[in-house]
Amino acid sequence: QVSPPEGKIKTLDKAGVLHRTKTVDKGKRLRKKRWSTSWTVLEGGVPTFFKDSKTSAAGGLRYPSKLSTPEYTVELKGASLSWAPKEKSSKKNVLELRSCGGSEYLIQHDSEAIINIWHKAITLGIEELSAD
Ligand code: I3S
Repeated sequence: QVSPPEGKIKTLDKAGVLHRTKTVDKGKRLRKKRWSTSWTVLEGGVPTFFKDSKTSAAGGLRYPSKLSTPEYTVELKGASLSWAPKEKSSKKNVLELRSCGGSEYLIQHDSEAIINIWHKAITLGIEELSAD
C-alpha cells in the first residue's frame, strides 16, 4: 500500500511563541532557572525551540519576520508531559516535559487556551512516537 491508512497520522503541527526553560539536563539539575521567550515549532511530533531573540520576544504571536536558529529539539519518544506542581514555578499555566534521556523542561504561556492546545499537541506527539 502506497498511502498510509487513514487516521494514521495523529500529530498536530503547531508553532508559536512560548516561555520555556530547561531545569534538568540529562539527570543533572541546572542551578539557575532562566526563562526564554521564543519561537517554538512542533512538527511531526518533534518540538524545536528556537534561540531567544528580540524578534520572537517582541513579535508576540505573529510569525517572526526573521527566524533565529534552532536551539534544541526534544525527543518525545518515551517522554512524559504533566502540569508542573506549584513549587516548580510561580507562573500560571506551566507544563513540565520530561524526556526519556532525563532532561526536564518547563513550558509556559499566560493564555490558558493556548497552553491547553500545546498540552494536547505534545501529548499526541508523545503517544504517536511512543506507540509500540
Ligand atoms: O524557582 P525559582 O528559582 O524561584 O525561579 C525563579 C528564578 O530563577 C528567577 O531568576 P533569578 O534567580 O535570576 O531572580 C526567575 O527570574 C524567575 O522567573 C523564576 O521563577 P518562576 O517562578 O517565574 O518560574
